[in-house]
Amino acid sequence: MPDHTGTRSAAAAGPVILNCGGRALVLDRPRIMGVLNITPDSFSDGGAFVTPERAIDQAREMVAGGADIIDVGGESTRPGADAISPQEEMDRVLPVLEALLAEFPVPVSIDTSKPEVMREAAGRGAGMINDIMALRREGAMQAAADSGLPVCLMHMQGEPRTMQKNPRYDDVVGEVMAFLGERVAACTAAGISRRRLVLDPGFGFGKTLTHNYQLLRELGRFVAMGLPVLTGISRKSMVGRVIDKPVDQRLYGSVAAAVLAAREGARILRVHDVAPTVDAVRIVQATLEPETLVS
Ligand code: YH5
Repeated sequence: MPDHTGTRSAAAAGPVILNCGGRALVLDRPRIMGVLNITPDSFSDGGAFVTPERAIDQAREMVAGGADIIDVGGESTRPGADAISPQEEMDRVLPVLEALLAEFPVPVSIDTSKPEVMREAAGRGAGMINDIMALRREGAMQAAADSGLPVCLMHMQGEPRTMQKNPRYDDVVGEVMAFLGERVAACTAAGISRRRLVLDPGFGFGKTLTHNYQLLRELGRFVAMGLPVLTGISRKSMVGRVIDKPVDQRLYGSVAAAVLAAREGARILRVHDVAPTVDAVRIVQATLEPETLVS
């Protein structure tokens, strides 16, 4: 029954369920998105790509570890990385997408800003569009609308090449919330229903260390916008700089950040280390809703 605000109570309405290309992502508790990068090996000088076989092996480990969704990306967002053509991105990502869908029951999201890749991936069964540009590329809004898929809208100040040069905000939380609110309005105007939308403050994308932790501290304000919130903090500099550790030693810090995000109400946690995060977040869920535990 609608309450005085005109909304249904969460309990009466039941959990948000995203229809990810026919595979359900039930957001009754924090869910784990496993990161699968299909990009050139950063330790090589180009040419050495993650092979589809290696990618599938990594996905198998993530699904066995409890991943609820796999996020496949073919373009590096790191500063200085070369842009690639839509065809090259599709050549990297589509074979892996098809193999994942054939082997695993979980939905597969596609980390892309390119409308061509969105359309092709959606046609082959992808379950979600994860766009760090929040559909601001020419043609992306229409491609996402036509796909019928859920869309993650992420905030970024600037563009990947230069975004970390001098990030500036008067009020980082307010400005990121305002941006996401505008993108939600643009999506609904384009025929993408709110029920398909997920919000992401974009940790590390045009933010200082302080900005990132202000966003994490106040993540509850994004949750209060009424749409599911996704966070991607795993292994990022905001973890490494606090504990002063390189990227291969950021597991415990990343898990701690995932715990805090889940505690604030994030419902999709984008992580590299699935199994440890699954355990940690189960403890958060037990604490948030002790009534749901069986004796
Ligand atoms: C995100 O936050 N991030 S790609 C630098 C690192 C570690 C990891 C070594 N795609 C997000 O994961 N999509 C990426 O330091 C994303 N939210 C969403 N929705 C960057 C990444 C990373 C970067």
